[in-house]
Amino acid sequence: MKSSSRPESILQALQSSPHRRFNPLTREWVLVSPRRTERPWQGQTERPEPESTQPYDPNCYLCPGNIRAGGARNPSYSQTFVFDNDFAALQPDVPAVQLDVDGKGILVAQNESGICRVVCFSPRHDLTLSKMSAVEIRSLIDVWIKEFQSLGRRPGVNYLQIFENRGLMMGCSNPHPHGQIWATSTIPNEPRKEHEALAAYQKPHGACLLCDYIKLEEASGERLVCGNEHFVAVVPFWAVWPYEILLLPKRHLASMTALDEPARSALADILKSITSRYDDLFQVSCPYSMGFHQQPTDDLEHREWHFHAHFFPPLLRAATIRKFMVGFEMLGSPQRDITPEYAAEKLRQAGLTPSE
Ligand code: H2U
Ligand code: ZN
Repeated sequence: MKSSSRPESILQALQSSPHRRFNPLTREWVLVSPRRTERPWQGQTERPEPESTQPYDPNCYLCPGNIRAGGARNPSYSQTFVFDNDFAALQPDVPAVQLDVDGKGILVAQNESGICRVVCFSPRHDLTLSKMSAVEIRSLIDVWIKEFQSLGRRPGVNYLQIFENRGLMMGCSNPHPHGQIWATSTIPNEPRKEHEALAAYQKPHGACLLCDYIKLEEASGERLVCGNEHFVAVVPFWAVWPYEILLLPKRHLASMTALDEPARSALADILKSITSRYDDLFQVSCPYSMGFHQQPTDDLEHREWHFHAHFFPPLLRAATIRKFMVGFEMLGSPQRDITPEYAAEKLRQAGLTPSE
């Protein structure tokens, strides 16, 4: 890439040439192979998922008034409903264990305690975040904040992961709109990498990595998907999944709890905009995993933290062709087939015909 040293022309040259990009949040690299989608595809195609059209399903364990798989009955809730996961992956009280066989750091284990909650976004079985109104999403945000505060205050809870798995392709067990919260005593791998990277950037630069990143994205505009006064959504420069989105508050805030009223409503608007764009782009209720990365809840001050959300949809070419993270991705580095700039352009266009 010696043609010119201007970033714009280097990036232009990269649009047609294999290259790797650095993710400063995880400090890992991703291989970008533009135009690889032009290869013929004779592999697996996915069956389009049937959409839920009934507002109430008598067989759904998350609908109001129904009995869950664990035997408890849901109340006749009318907005959101949160309960302790009946099949929780974590338990609050587990015996303390520290294992390190012969002190070699090879066979190492320790106890992990925690709490798992399920959040029903709406009583309506047939809705998704994209189909819920911004007002309904706003009440969900208030619930997420309440849960973050109350679980985060519990002794031994040092990190909270709020997430949603949407669609069969992502292993979601039920189309009823819902997400999960896992509270853990340690910081899981992905936020831990970010935590360390944010702290490592702040020291020498005296600034926040993500605040600086937002400035670069706003100046270039190439990877912007949508935004409002309080939030910006981009296909990050280092995106791994084809249509991955990083959603960032424009102000330096460590968690959702720091959002004021207008910013909470702005978050609802942009969540609706992002999920509507996905549905519009693929012309189905788009599968994805999404979640918020926020400051640890360990009672320490976390000036380095800039909270954000990641959206990872698995789709590549169409609703029926997914990106497989196998082979080189498992054994080498993650690899993507379209450039983030191309994906952002598609997602911007998808917004021109928002699905309601
Ligand atoms: P997923 O669709 O993302 O798997 O989330 C559903 C969660 O709901 C899952 O973790 C829990 C499962 O354990 N669940 C209950 O707690 N009670 C039930 O009756 C069924 C499912
Ligand atoms: Zn339901």
